Amino acid sequence: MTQATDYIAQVAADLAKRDPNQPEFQEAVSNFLGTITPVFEKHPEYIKANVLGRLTEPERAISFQVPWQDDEGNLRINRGFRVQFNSAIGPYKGGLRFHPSVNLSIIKFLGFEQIFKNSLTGLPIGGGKGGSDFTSKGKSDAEIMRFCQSFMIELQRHIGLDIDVPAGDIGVGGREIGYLYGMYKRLRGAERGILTGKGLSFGGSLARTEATGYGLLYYTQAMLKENDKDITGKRIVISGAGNVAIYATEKAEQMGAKVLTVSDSNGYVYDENGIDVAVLKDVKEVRRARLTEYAKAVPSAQYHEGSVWDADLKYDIALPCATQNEINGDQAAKFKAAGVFAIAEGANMPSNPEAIASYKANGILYGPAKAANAGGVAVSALEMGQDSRRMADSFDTVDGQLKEIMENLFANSVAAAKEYGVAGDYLAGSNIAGFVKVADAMTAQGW
Ligand code: NDP
Ligand code: 2IT
Repeated sequence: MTQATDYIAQVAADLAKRDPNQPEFQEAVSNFLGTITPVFEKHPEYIKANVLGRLTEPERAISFQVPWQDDEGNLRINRGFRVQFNSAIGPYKGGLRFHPSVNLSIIKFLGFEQIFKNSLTGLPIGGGKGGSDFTSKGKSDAEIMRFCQSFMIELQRHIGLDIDVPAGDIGVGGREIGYLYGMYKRLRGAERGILTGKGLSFGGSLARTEATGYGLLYYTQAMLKENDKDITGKRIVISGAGNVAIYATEKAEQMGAKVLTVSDSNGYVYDENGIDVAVLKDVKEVRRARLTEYAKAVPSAQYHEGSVWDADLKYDIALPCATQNEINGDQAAKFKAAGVFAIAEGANMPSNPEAIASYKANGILYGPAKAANAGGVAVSALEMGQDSRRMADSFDTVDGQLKEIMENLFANSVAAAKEYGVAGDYLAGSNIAGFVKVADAMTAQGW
């Protein structure tokens, strides 16, 4: 045992004791700690500064009541969160998730991941996350607006242009951001840069809607290229049918690949001809309908209940774009036989620890979430820049910057893995590259 391994084991033990009832947070930290020893062997000064102790406790975690009135006049109560995790390299930045499963553990895992993801983008943004156990599903627009207004009445006390800048995540898209921004403006004025993912007519950036999905494909293509492969002609399985999945599908098809599936929490559609992204957008973005409607609209598509990761398909690349822990060890163990040689994560922490171990054991190229899905937050930071310049960049300018950011962050992860003796391990490389910048900023600023 070295001083570094002792220290990391102690941090893990402390956390297990402190937050025993936060499984998703424990999982995210454990995935991270499992790769970070080489950095502490090289930089014992980080031990003295207890960088990991500071990084595993949010700088601030806010929990609040969100009262709102439904269309029948009943007063409903939801729980709201904003976790401001680390501000060493810039204002807290990260999405808001509205989903019934949201709790402090989930928001903390997302906020923890966001620290290193944001660092990897090369842009000056710290890590945070928030949300609520509210869902827009089945609610009227008026109910969603009243909920968002009430959420912002509290949230506005905690955010600011140089303090904390939220955006969307699961269940929070352009509609919710519009209502949130409208309330912020009434309370505090038209500070456009206070939220990202805004509508194009009030400070939003072109290509932000596409950014996470497109970025995932730019990352995947860079990972394939590094291994003398190419995406053209490949068969891809995508999970999810939301913002990330839709634009991952669009970019994969533009790159000449065939996307066989998209999914939601009930089931998946499979189309041997490739998913028709125009129909998908109409069903999900315009009609806000379920995927069963996609299957009705496209004769060659079949709808199946259950997880797409249990489907018996032959394909090359897996792009999970739905939610955390959607792929377990048993499902991952079938990848090799299915022909899968690469996986890149559009969702946050979609692979459980057994699945990650299985990719490694089977030599499957693995692009971890905090690198592969960093395109969304990267373009959010570009949106903040456009808002402060009071200018709007063209789609091609933003898309070009996004591509460059994704290629650079992949190259930096490769270089970090090599430098720290774990060449080819993109999970370790991403964790290390993201971490070192934050740790340097923290130690330079004292405590
Ligand atoms: P959306 O709300 O647009 O879509 C979410 C999709 O995932 C829906 O198809 C939804 O199905 C499915 N889904 C959600 N929860 C579950 C669940 N518990 N089980 C099965 N399926 C589920 O969200 P996004 O596309 O924005 O987000 C998807 C993932 O990408 C998340 O992990 C998010 O954190 C991550 N991400 C998002 C970014 C962004 O910019 N939006 C940036 C980086 C990462 P259903 O309709 O049935 O609920
Ligand atoms: O997980 C993520 O990176 C996001 N949901 C995007 C955050 C952002 O601030 O754009």
